[in-house]
Amino acid sequence: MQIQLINPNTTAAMTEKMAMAARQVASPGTQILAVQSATGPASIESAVDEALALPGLLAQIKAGEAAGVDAHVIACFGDPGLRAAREMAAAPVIGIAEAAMQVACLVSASFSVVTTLGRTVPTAHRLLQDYGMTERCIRVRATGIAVLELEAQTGDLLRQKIGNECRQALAEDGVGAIVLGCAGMADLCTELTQELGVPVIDGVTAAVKLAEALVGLRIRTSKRGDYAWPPSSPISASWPSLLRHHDVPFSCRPTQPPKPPTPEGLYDEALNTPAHSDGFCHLCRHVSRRCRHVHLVLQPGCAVHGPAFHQQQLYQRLRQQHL
Ligand code: 2AL
Repeated sequence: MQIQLINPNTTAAMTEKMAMAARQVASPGTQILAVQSATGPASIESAVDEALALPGLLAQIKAGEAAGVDAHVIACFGDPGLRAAREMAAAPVIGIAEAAMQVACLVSASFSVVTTLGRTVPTAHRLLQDYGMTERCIRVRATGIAVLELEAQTGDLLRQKIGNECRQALAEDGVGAIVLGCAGMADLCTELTQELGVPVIDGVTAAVKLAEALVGLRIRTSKRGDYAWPPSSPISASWPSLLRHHDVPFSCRPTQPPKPPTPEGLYDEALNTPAHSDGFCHLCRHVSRRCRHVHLVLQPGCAVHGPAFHQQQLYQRLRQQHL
């Protein structure tokens, strides 16, 4: 059986991490085909991120269907594009948020979600409502950790922070299970389950096992009703121009206050502004050492090229994006 595991963001380290978690639970006959979107944001933490992730995600669904995979897993806790993907697929499509919530309900009367940034909490609430699980989830708790921080820092500090939030959920919410609210937390679930003595459920592994169950039962996506094949209407939107406009925010997202997007302005800002003490660069919400643009400026110590070369590269890239 082949399960296509799709990371709908474009961060390869995250794809590898979730693939490893998926392969650890997959049955011997199951092949995990881990892919990621070719276009889109490096992490999905807002409605705009989600919207811009969809073309890349749906392209992977289409490719997987053409290749004849047995099931698809959308590995982002916002379950982006789940309904659209189901319209496009005959194979089952499982979202990791729905999978984790369903599995939690099978082993506990109630659960709390421990997720990333506070701004993703309303998304989790919306999903709970969509899936009819509002009554079963006592609280959605944010750790204040950004998705890409989970990739940049694998140290004990983040694990401790997430572990502490889980412990607090058990102490304050009266729940019997915890759902981890990010695909980037997949590697923490076994350890936390052992540590806390309650089921700590990661959506990636839950989704893989649910996908195996559906394939084993020969249950596929219904093509009657909501998930019927979509009519093929002509698409007039110009995705490249939309994505071009968003290019800088992808990797160099202006936070405050927005400056006119001239290459000179961005270049000057990148050059003159150090990373904030919390590790986030001024131009984007990503941890500075994962931001290619600021990385070039802040750490230009390449012995071969020297700072001027890197600054020139940055300038040229900004020009390409804005002119
Ligand atoms: C996620 C996730 O799982 N992947 C991603 O890019 N964002 N979830 C989240 N709560 O921010």
